[in-house]
Amino acid sequence: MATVCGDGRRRYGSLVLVDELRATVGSDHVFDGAGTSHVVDWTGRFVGATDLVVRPGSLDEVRRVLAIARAHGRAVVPQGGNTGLVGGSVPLHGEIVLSSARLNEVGVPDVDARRIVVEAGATLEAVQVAAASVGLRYPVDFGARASATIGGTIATNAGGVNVLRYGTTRAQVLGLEAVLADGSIVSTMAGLMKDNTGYDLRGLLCGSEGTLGVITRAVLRLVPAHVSVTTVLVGCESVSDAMSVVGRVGRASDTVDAAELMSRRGVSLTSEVTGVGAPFDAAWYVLVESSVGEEQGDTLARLLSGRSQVAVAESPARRRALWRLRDEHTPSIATLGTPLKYDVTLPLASLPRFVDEVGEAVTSVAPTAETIVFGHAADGNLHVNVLGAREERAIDETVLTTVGAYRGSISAEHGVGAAKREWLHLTRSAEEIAAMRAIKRALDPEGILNPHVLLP
Ligand code: FAD
Ligand code: 2HG
Ligand code: ZN
Repeated sequence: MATVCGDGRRRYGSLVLVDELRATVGSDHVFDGAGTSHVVDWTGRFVGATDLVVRPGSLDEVRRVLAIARAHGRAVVPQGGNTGLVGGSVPLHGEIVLSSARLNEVGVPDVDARRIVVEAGATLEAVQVAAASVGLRYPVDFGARASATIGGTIATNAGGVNVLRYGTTRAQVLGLEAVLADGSIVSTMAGLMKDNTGYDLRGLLCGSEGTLGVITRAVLRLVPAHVSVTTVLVGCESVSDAMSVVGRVGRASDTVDAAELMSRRGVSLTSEVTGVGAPFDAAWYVLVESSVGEEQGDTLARLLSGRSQVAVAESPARRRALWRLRDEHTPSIATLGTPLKYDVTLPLASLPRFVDEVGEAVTSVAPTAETIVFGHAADGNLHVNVLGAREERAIDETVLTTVGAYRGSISAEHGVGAAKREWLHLTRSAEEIAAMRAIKRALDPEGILNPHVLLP
């Protein structure tokens, strides 16, 4: 089910273009994308082609690469870890890939100010490790942490499992530096906590999916490391029951980091693929984690007492095992084939009804398809994965219009990319799309930055 779009592969640049790029970043860092991982997305669903992958090593090199691309009329796709799930990071129309792989410096955390300066190509995990080394924590976290980059997480405003307590990536970015299409630099690297001097360019670049600027550095907020963590897996008879667990712990405690929903099918598949046993069988599961800065006992266990299926992780190893059952849903599903992925938000109260309806809606247009639903329950964010279906467009339409009917969002955290841009109108009004287009035109009038994503 590979989607191969666009002009396909060009001849290996024009010689002048290649020479200019090589003179700018060094010969080793300009190469043909054919046969490399730079042209295929993580799922294998989006397969592009390019004659040019370029790896600049500094802010100035990023500026010069963009100037050269512009002069030659070539569009550019910024690429970080290429773990994006909406086809936004690969050259589907023969664009030059600008990889952040060499911009991967991680600064020394500032313990008193609780922040860290990092380059865009540093991985999420590298930042987490740096923060942990000084007793702090970078609260954005999800399964692709070892490859996803800070630039990519900012460009997609990534969510993950701790949004409930700490917010999305946008809430962690105190400052950033980016190169706009015309080579000008936008920088809020002073990282001021308060700064009301006009439009929030930092906020605008978060979630801009490589369409407004190439992010080169950021100042990230760090939070205290959790000293005492309680991780509990709860068995539930229905999505409604699961949401009552989520509501209960959320109402009673402001120390809940995560509340993740999984189905019997998702857990049994992940268990089979990873070899991690589930403590019990249930129709639905909620994985809840709460943490405090100092020893504070078993608030969660107390809140959940009276339920018949509750497994409290008694050791760090058991905690890691429970999290593998959640984190490894995506790779486990990938063992069954290339799924259609929908990453949607619903009003919390509609979640149970939506789960029933979406399964039925998919079956009505693709009777043999299998639908696996999981996600960040407390955020109302469900990941609907549809396997074994050929009716791609009909499924897109039925799933996304169902989301639209609930006034939900067709993209909760992965972005719009190439996969969802045609459906943007289900969540955004015509006036809003026009305003976004006006911003894109103003900042990138020639349309050289990731021109085939986000806007329909
Ligand atoms: P890429 O995939 O390389 O790029 C993504 C987008 O950002 C593209 O549009 C690209 O052009 C743009 N971009 C990348 N770098 C830059 C830059 N320096 N400047 C400007 N634009 C740039 N996402 C979540 O939100 N929550 C999750 O829980 C989650 N879990 C995942 C689990 C797995 C197993 C996988 C494979 C993916 C998951 N994702 C999740 C999706 C993905 O990891 C995120 O979207 C991540 O933020 C992408 O980072 P990246 O560096 O791989 O970016
Ligand atoms: C997650 O929450 C990711 O694990 C990936 O956002 C979701 O694979 C998916 O659909
Ligand atoms: Zn997710």
